[in-house]
Amino acid sequence: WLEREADGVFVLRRFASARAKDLLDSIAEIAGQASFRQMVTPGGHRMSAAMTCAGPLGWVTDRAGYRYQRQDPQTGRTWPTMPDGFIQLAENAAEEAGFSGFVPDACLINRYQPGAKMGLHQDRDEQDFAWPIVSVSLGLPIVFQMGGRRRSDKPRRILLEHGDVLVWGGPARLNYHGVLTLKAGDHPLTGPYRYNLTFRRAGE
Ligand code: MD3
Ligand code: FE
Repeated sequence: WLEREADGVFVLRRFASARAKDLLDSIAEIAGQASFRQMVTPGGHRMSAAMTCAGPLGWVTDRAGYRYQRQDPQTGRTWPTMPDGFIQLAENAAEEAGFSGFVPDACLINRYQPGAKMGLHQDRDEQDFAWPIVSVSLGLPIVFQMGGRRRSDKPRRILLEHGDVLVWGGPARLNYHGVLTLKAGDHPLTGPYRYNLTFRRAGE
């Protein structure tokens, strides 16, 4: 299932399929402790995807900026524990793509409803860009945009489906990327939603 899309970019199609139900049960449990919310960007725009986090560090945005922090700003409590199954999946996928020893300390969970999208951006809030990022798609399909090092590089489109896993590292780690608008649908396991789990090593 390993396909090399570009330097440092790997797609593991359906790699997470067999574990999807467990992953979705874990997402529901996490959301019970730290609910999905649409955060505000520093520019004052509400993001269209709803998010929550698990693990020691969580990614947040508000008028003050983008950052990782140990507390959920909505409750003041630490984020829910990252389930063992999440850590194992991320580690296994990274290993398949040639990045051994990847232990995530942050899992951002994005939930897209019809109409939600994520514009082209770079992930650069982490301390050490030597670690890869592992992303897992669940539920409805979406068109992913894989750009280059500069915002002006024309992105390639890749359809991401239920169970697909992407691993980004090395020369691709700071590449621009995003997803197009989610189209309405009804998935047997997630109904109207697409979930994306993004595993990162964000701290030291
Ligand atoms: C390429 N999420 O949370 S996942 C994000 O589908 C994010 O929810 C999208 O971009 C989503 O930041 C895309 C694939 C992905 C994740 C991280 C990357 C691609 C990446 C980091 C660097 C380059
Ligand atoms: Fe991103």
